[in-house]
Amino acid sequence: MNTHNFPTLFILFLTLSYISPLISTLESPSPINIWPKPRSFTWTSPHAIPLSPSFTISSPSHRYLTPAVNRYLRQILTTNYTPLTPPKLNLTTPPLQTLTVTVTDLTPPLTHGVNESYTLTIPSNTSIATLIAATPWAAMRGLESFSQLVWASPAQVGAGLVITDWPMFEHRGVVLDTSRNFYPVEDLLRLIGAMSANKLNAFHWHITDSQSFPLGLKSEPELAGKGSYGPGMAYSGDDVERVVEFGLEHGVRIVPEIDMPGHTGSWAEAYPEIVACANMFWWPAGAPWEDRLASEPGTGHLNPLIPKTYDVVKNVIKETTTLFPDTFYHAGADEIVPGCWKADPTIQKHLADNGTLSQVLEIFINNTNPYIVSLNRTVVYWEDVILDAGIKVNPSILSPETTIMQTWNGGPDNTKRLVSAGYRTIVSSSDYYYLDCGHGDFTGNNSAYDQPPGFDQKKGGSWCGPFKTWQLIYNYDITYGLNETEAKLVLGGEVALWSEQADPTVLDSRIWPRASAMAEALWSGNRDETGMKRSAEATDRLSEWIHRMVSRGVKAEPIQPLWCIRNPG
Ligand code: CP6
Repeated sequence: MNTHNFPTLFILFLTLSYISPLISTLESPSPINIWPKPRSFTWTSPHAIPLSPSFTISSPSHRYLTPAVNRYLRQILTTNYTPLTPPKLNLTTPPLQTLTVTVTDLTPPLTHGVNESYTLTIPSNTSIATLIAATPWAAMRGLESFSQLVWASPAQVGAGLVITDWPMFEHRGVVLDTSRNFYPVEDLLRLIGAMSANKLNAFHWHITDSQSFPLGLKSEPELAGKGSYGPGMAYSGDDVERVVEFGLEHGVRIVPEIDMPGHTGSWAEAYPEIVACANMFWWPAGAPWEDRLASEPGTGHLNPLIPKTYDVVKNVIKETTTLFPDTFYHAGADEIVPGCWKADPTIQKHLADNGTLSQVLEIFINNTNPYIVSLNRTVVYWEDVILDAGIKVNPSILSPETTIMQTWNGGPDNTKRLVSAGYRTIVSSSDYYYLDCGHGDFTGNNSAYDQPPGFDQKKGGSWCGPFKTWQLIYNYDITYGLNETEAKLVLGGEVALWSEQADPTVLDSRIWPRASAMAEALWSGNRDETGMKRSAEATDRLSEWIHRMVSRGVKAEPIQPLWCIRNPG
C-alpha cells in the first residue's frame, strides 16, 4: 500500500464512522417503508406522531376517489400492522388530526398515461398533513403511501417528511389467465386491491383460452354456456361490472383479452364449425408433444376463411368492449400452430391454391383489427403476430398509431425488434416475468427438467423453467440495449400468471411478492443513487412490505427468515 494514502484513508474512515449511524437510521426498513420506494423522500427530523383516534381525511368529492378515501380512512384507523423490527423513533405531539387532499385536476379519466404524481407532506409540529395530487388517480397513489406510513400500536405515523413521487413507467401490470383454472370474482378483487397497494395500474385479464370460455355474453350465450367449466364457473356481465368498478376505485385499469384466432378450442363446444382442428381437441394418441401448446391436447384455432367466424367474433368483440370501458383491448394472436390450421379442409384448399398460412392470419387480422379500432380501442397483440418464425402478418397492416405489441419470448432482443419497428411495447419476457415457471411439466411428458440426473429420456416437450426469483424480476432492465428513442416506446411491463398450475389456492403466493419486485423496478427503478442494483438493500424492505400485505389479508410468501430481518447486515 502506498503510505501517502494513509491520511486520506484515515479521514475517510472517520467520515464513514460519523455518518454510518445516520445512514442506517434512514435506511432502516421499518417503520418507514413505502413499497415501491418513492422517487424522492426527505426526512429531515425522523420521528413519529400519534394518529388521533378522530383522524380524518378531507378530499374533494369524486365518484371513485371518495370511496377510495373512505376505504383508506377505515384501513388506517383499524390497522393492526406492527413492524417486524421495533420502531426506534421518538413519539412527539401534537397528534395527527387531518390529511388534507388537494387534487389539481379532477376531470381526467383513468387511462394509460394519466398523471400519477403527488406530493405528501407530514410536518413535525402541526396536526395537519397534506397530499397534493395531479389527478384523482394520483391521489390514490399518495393515499397508499400515506397508509404505509402508519403503524400500530399505538397508532402512529412518521412525521417531519416530504415525499414527491411519480412513476418511471406508465404501464405496470399483471396478466392473469382465468381459462386453465377458474378464479371466483372475490379472488380477482383481492388481486386488484393488492395491485393498487403496489401502485400497479393495469390488470390484463386473459379471460378465455382453449381450455374454457368463462365469459358470459348476452350476444353469444352458448360460448360460456357450453365452453365454461360449468355452472358458477363463468363471469356474468354483473361480475365484470363489479371488477371494472372495483378497479376504478383502486386506480387499476382492467384490460380484457379474448385470445384469438389461436387458443380457441373452447369455442368449439358451442361452434364446432368455426374452429379448425376442433375434431383434434383431443389429439390422437402418439401425436408429437412438441406440437402441443400450454397443455392443450390440440389447441383449436378459429377458421379465418369462413364468414360465420366473423359473425361470432364481432359479437364477442363488440360486447366485450361494452363490458370493459378501457381504451386498450387485447386481441391475443399468439402461438398459431401450423398443424391445427392445416388440418382444416377449407384451409387445405387455400394452401392448394398457393396460399400461405401467413395469409390466413392476415385475413383474420384484416377482418378484425379495423373493427376493434372502429370501437375506439388501441389494440394490444402478443408479439407473435409480427415476430413468429412461421406464421405472421406484414407489419404494414398494423399501424403503430393504434397497435401496441406485448413481448414474451426471450429477453431484450424481441423488445428491440418491436420498438425498432416503431411499436409501443409492453414487456412480459418469459425469461424474467413469467410467474408460472418452475413448477414442473404438466404435459404428462418426460421433461428433462423433472428428471433425476442420469435419467434416460426420450425427446419431448417441457414447460418453462427455472422458477423466476423476485431478485431476477427486480433486477431486469426492460429497456436494456435500447437507445433513447427506442426506450421511450417501452410503456412498461406485466408479470404473467398462466394458470395451468395455478388456481385460487396459490394465487396470492405465486403473485406476491414477485409482482412487488416488478412494481418497484417500474415505479422508481432498481438502482440506488450510485447506479448500483439495489436488490440487496431492498430485501428487508420487501420483507416488511410482505408483512404489511399479510396484515391486510394478502397471503404473500416470505423471502427470508424473520431472524435475518431482526439481525440486519
Ligand atoms: N397461453 C397463451 C400460454 C402461453 C401464452 N399464451 C404461454 C407460453 C409459454 C409459456 C408460458 C405461457 N400458456 N394463450 C404465451 C403468450 Cl413458457
